[in-house]
Amino acid sequence: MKISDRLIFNSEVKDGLACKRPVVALESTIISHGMPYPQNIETARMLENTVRENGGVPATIAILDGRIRIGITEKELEILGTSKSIKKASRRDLPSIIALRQNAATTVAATMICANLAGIKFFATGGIGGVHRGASESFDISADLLEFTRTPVMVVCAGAKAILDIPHTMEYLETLGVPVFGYQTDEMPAFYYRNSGVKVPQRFDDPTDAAEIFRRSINLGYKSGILVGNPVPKEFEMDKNAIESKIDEALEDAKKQGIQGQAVTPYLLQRLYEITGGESLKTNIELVKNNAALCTKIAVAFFKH
Ligand code: PSU
Ligand code: MN
Repeated sequence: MKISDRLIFNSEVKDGLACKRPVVALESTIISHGMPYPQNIETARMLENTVRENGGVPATIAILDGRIRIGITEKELEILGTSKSIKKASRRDLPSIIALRQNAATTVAATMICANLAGIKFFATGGIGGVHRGASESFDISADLLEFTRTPVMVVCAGAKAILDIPHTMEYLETLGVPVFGYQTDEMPAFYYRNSGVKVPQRFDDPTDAAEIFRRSINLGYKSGILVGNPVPKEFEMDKNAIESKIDEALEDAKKQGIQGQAVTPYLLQRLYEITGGESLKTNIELVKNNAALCTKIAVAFFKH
């Protein structure tokens, strides 16, 4: 059986792709592992509307019963947001989840793979995975980074999550040859706040420029993805020093609890939510929304050409 036989499109995405409309992929790990219920489901719905309001077609991607869903129904969203048995699927996990007919949310890496299989070129998320702090000991580097060398999808994020080691994440992306851009900024954004202090190699100020950059990358025969860093809007930015001390606290807790592997990111996000009294979640929701809007504007410009 061909992998494309395992893709199930909802009608909105099917029509969108057939009419060459700007389809924007959205990931599902932030629904199942990144945010608490019911805000996770509300955010997923809100993101789809943000894409529509900006002239795009939203395609939330997940795997249910071993089938890759490109665009999910209300009922499927409810399952993703409430079930405790949803796996977190990255590149290595896709074959077994499909073969064993399991349910899984897709990470940035897996969402890129599924979007590309479906013919979708644009994808908005919150923060990509990256090099974890203390990676020289733990070797914890997200498979998201390597995926950019293999899969030609443009990903709009608010930076690597602030819980990561941003300078080393940027170094690693440079080694991999991944094009990284700042949108209206010269610095890689730091997820909860706007400036990480680490320069991006290039910036663009207009979504049409990003569309043109992607077109050129495709023309060069590159099979690689492109990463766009879009800072959280000023009014929702968290105070750098305040959040950094809370991140340290969450990291300490993770260490004490012996959290490892795939569980690290969800644990830290949940712990920060608790320590900040919900403030980190508010910022998280606003920055993903901001990314969905920018990503759709770029996709619209790409398809206008
Ligand atoms: N950013 C968030 N919440 C998340 C994630 C990122 O604000 O839940 C998820 C994304 O799906 C990302 C994944 O791809 O965490 C990275 O996990 P890991 O570090 O285990 O590769
Ligand atoms: Mn990891």
